[in-house]
Amino acid sequence: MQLQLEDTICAPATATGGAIGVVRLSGPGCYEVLGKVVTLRSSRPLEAGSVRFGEIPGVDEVLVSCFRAPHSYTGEDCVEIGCHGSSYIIGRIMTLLCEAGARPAEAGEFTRRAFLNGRMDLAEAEAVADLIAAESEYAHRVALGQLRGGYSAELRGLRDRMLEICSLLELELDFSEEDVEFADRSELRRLMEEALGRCTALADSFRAGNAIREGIPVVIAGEPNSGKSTLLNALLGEDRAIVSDIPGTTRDTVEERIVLDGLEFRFIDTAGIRESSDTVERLGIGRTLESIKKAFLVICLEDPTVHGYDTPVTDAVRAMTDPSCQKLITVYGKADLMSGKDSGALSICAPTGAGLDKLRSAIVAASPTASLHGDTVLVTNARHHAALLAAAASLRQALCSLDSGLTADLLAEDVRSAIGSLSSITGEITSQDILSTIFQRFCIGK
Ligand SMILES: Nc1nc2c(ncn2[C@@H]2O[C@H](COP(=O)(O)OP(=O)(O)OP(=O)(O)O)[C@@H](O)[C@H]2O)c(=O)[nH]1
Ligand SMILES: [Mg+2]
Repeated sequence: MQLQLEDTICAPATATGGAIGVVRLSGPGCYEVLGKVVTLRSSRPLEAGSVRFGEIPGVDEVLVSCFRAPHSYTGEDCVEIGCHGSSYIIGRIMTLLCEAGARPAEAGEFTRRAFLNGRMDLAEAEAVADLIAAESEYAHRVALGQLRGGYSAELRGLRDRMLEICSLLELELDFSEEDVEFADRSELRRLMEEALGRCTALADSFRAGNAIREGIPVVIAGEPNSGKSTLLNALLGEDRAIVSDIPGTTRDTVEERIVLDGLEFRFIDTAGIRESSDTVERLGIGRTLESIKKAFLVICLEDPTVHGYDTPVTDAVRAMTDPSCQKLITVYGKADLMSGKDSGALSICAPTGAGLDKLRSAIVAASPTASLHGDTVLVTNARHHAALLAAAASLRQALCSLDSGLTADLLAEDVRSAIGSLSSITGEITSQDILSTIFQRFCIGK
């Protein structure tokens, strides 16, 4: 879809149900459209930054905030009409604006215009969607970091240096008859290794970044009847999962979100792991194993009333996971039935809440942010992750070409392809299709 920048677009910018609503208007015809719809109280000119009272006859009294190109969110002339928040009023204002020459905006069109008008790069524009969707303090902090430039500046720096390499290599091609090397090969290697290191480190941060954005997956695993569902309910503070003393009660995974210490976790209660001849139960156990493999953290709930202080669940989970991907926390349940004995480890009694604070602290301490410093950059976007992996692959290829003494033209090709991948993140090189996919994720009015 090719969007027309000469159109003037409008959309409600606030959700329905609030006392106040805001309708946004942007584009070259913005003030002409406004003049046809709103009668202002004073006739002073609408300068940038001015806020005016006005009336839309028969509809509402409004407050108009004025922005002038290029100093607005979209980089165009822009107006925000503050009105009363009824969906009827907002609907009427939309109709009047469209009758006066504006058209309803597509999802994300305001931000898309901001990108097209150079107000922000693509990574920053995507951060706007993340900021709106952020459900926890940490997800918000990561999105805000990206919105403020995040790693865009660093990527641009890397890209500019690679462009330099490329131009030196291309110069060699022009003088190919004379067998000269403008690009110092050892300096080239150093630069490419540095760029590769940074791309790989950024790509590696995606697992943590994505977990923070989507909610950190924590699986509660254990044998049937060990108290997994009871634990989920206790952490949630509500009767979400069915609890019974019949082993094999939970069949399907049950997932709920909980925010702890500013971080959003997805707690996943699972079917108890055991040998079973019941087809449905076996399917459920299959799902348990799948979710363990996707988890960031696995709470291995041991039942000391059956196995004492042995750790059969932890041992089994450890055998099927990768320590660099999943962290395990061993927890002994049913502490009330083990009076007098102390394992010295994390013991809980979910029905009374005993030990749960310690468990919560252990979960937060094992989360991906625990080892991060305040200024650590995290990649949270799958598109950026894929582009960074592609850039790293091209750089590895370029280093191989360098090792095997390949000619400047082949070397330049690999470097160019790495540049292309990095440029796609910030949007220097991006197809219309990619832009449409990105901005469709936005809400209308943003
Ligand atoms: N005494 C005591 N009983 C508990 C505790 N936690 C759970 N139970 C009981 O243990 C039984 C099984 O609890 P569930 O939470 O359903 O166990 P589960 O691990 O989800 O079991 P499955 O879904 O079958 O895998 C229920 O009767 C619970 O009331 C505890 O800390 N102390
Ligand atoms: Mg259960």
